[in-house]
Amino acid sequence: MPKETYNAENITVLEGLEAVRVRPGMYIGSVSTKGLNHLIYEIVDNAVDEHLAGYCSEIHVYLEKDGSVTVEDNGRGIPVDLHEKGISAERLVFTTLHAGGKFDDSAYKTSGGLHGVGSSVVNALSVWMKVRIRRGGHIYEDAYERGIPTVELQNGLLPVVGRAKDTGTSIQFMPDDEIFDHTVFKAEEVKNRLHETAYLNPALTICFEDRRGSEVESITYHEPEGIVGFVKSINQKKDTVHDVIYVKGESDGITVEAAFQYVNEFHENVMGFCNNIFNAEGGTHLTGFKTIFTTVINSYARQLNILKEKDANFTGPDVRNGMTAVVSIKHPDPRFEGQTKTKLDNQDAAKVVSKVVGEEITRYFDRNLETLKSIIGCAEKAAKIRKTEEKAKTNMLTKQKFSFDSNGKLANCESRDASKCEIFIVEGDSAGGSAKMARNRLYQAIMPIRGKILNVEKASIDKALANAEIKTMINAFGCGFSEGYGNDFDITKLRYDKIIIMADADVDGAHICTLLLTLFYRFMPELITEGHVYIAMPPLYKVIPARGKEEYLYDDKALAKYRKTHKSSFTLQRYKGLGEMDAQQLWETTLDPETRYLKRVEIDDSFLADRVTEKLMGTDVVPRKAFIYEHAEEALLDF
Ligand code: TTJ
Repeated sequence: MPKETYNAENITVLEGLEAVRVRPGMYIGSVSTKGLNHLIYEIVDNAVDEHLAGYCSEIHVYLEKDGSVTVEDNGRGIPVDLHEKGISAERLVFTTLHAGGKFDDSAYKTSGGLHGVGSSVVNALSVWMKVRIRRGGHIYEDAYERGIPTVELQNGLLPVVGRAKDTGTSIQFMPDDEIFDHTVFKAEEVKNRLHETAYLNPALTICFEDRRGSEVESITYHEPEGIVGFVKSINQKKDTVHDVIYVKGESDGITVEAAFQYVNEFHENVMGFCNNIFNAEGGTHLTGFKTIFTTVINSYARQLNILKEKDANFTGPDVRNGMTAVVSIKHPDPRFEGQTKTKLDNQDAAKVVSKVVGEEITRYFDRNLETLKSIIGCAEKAAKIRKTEEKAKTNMLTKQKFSFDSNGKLANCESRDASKCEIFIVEGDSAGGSAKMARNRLYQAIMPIRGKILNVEKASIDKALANAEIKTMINAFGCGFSEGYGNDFDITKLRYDKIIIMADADVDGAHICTLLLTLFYRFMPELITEGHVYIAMPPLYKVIPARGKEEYLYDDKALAKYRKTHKSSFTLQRYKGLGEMDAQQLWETTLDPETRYLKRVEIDDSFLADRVTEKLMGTDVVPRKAFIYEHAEEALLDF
């Protein structure tokens, strides 16, 4: 280690970076793939800041063959001159937590939520990092290992390694496998995020290159239409009602941009960005946008006598029926709240967005009456369906009182403590019967389903509810359902902490799983996103050795391992299906929280992250690949 890392200044620096390594999640959210990708975004966001300051037009991102990443820009280059503390400014950027502000003369810091935590965090979480700066005719180089500098400064300055005609910064880093679960970057997610960044920065070009495979993949993202292009791309395959409308304005130092377009579909997709960072939980900018939009549309609808005096106003969801919108603001001092710190919290943002958007859309609609009328038409359609559904739901609720379980199949548990209760959805009447006998009736409810349930990929809620089993399930869960607009789903009313699908480990079983997951995902998505849905893993084999203990084996890997470790003879029983097990076996293998294997169902991150092409909300089928099941080996869950 070079000598200068021992002085007092550097000791505090090292302590700071050590804190990052001890609690990486505090700085990058998690050590999963999501956290791993944040490393790239963190570095890229610095280059985007330089673009916003007006000095960088191109950013290159390379996923290198050795697993590292290079991010390169043509900005001014990170300053290398002596800082007041007697070392190169570049050193401070990469070794001091939250450095950047001092050197950062752009008015808009990207520091929001999980982002903008500083390139020093990336440095601390990298096995190695190389910095190459082209500035003032020279090329400077610096390097680090797990945050610790390995290059000796000369009088506090970086060594010059060559001459440069242009300016820019190039950072290469290798994510630390001591920190992250997996260190292989997912190209799809990175590409989605870079594409989105290109839409939000219309003058910027981002070149992506994946050099890892046998064939190099190169893509250039340049979206001169900005958020208008963003909305167009989301709606590209849809039946649009009008051309994309774009408004822009500034007030109190906050810049507001919004683009929106209606499509002939029954859902809304409104996204908020602050300083080019997506706000997953929305926030004040979206509140401002939605409130003013509802007010303006209702006021026009009355002026045009589409809403009569006796009529109630359109609701917010009515007004946004079919709307795709991107609201992007630039705020000099963004604050965030919420579970993942991705909800914009600045009250002035709500005020300014509603002022700018209110003025600008009024100006637009005054001149484009036909567009306005078709947009009001979307709200009318929504209101009509809402009223019909409200009626249907009251009918259903009154009926429900008398027939909680209309076909008498649900064997409910006795406890009402939802945090302890589980419901098993069991394929087949015979397995259902065994499960009812085997269960712990205090906490475990059993709901047998016959063969294939209705495929709800395309069915409306009315059709789905006509299916007795679906109705029983929704009633049993207790939290209602949501469809399209107007959300009557309330996860807090969920009666079971775990909803466990129990199906045979064969093709039919897999199909039943997919059908059930599709049902949940369409009408009760929070069940999945909040981690309440599980798949039971019945064993494939039972081994009975001549001497010693019987064992259940859950897959072929386990069997191969058993064969290796147990040389003496044993009887092998192969289970073909749940129906073959008696109640005792079913309890031991699949129901007993102490011994069973469960897989939690999750939605693939890249699926959720892709806001550019609309896979998520489309009327298309819910793609199978959207669901991933946690590996069973890692998921001997619970208690
Ligand atoms: C700050 O103000 C003086 C001139 O240089 C400005 C600056 O910091 N520019 C800058 C930083 N350009 N590019 C970066 C940068 C680029 C990458 C790829 C990564 C990081 C951490 C910073």
